[in-house]
Amino acid sequence: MRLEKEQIEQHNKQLAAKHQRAFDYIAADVPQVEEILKKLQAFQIAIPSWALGTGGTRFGRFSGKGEPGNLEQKIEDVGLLHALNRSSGAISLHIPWDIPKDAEKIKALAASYDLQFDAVNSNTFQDQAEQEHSYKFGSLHHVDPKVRQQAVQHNIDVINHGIALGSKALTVWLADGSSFPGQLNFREAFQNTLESLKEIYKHLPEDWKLFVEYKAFEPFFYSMTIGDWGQSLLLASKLGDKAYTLVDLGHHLPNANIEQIVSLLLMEGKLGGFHFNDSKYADDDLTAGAIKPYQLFLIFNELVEGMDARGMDHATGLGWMIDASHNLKDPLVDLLQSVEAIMIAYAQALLVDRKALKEAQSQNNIVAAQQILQDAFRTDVRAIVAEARLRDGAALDPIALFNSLAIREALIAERGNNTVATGL
Ligand SMILES: [Mn+2]
Repeated sequence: MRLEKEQIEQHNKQLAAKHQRAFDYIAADVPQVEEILKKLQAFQIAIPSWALGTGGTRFGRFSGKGEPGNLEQKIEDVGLLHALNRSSGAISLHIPWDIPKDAEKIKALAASYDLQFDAVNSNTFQDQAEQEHSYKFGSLHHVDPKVRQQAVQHNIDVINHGIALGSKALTVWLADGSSFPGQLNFREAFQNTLESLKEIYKHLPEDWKLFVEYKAFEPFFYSMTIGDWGQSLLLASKLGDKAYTLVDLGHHLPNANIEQIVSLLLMEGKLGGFHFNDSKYADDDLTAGAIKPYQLFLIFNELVEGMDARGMDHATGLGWMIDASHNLKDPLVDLLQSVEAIMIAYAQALLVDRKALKEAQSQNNIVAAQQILQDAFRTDVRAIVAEARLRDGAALDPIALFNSLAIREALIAERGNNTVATGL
């Protein structure tokens, strides 16, 4: 299904007076509000194809209804999100779950929803039916060169799918690691991973980026071969200028200072992409900003400061993506909530008085420094974010419109109760 312009306009008309009051109230205190609005309007957060269905936990999966059963329907879902908020203008595909049969057709379909193709993601963490060698003991780090070669070739195939669709980046996340002490020689595992990534890197087009994602832990693991930002940065640095570290918020040990990691990676010109989600204990894949909104703000504070220091365009300088899984909520509603939380944190970071903060830091005025950050964080910027949507022709209240148009019910009527998104 597609949303009609009139449906959004009618919804906005009903909320116009209330919104205008809220916007005027906050805008009166924010002299740079027009500049902030332009930045918010330009900012797009890619939606991963695997977040459109129910992910489940490792204990079970409780199917949602009306899930997208093929790539065309996944694009349709992201098209709906983008129509509702005009901030989700890209989709990130997972190969082999989303192999396009006809790339030109898929490209045209995405373009009809004003969507682009974000980073393509390879998958060497599970075996596919037709594959010769197993990834049971890893892929790019494997002790057997034949397994490594197969995994390298898969990544090259993924790049080729991405080229056909107009993607500009490959994200590599590995479930390579060990479950017991002694199982692996750490140095050899790292060297094998590096050599494999070098082979993949050779096939990267000139204008592409390679994102090396790290993760500290998995259940049942003793070590992860790319376990932290240091190991990812080491690989990215050895690979070359087109290789970058990708930070996924859920992939750290508890209490890691992610904002500091972000700051230093930006300083080194090696932060490439970002995966948003939230967590209480581990890689919980919860809605962005659901548990630790202040941390999300502090991360954005470093992102804005670090990108400005390097003269980077906020919207295009890094790859922005949600990486989450949905077990209880409607995936589309959850994604709308995540995008809203990300836009709020970004808007708050744009409010920070950088000059005053610098001054406070130079005088060791900790009280003032804390206050400057918390003033921004405690400002209710929801009307600014809504105004950015309004100016782009999106809905003032995307979730309210999703509900009042009974979008999920329409999708169930179209797709049925029992569809399962490919890959899930
Ligand atoms: Mn991720």
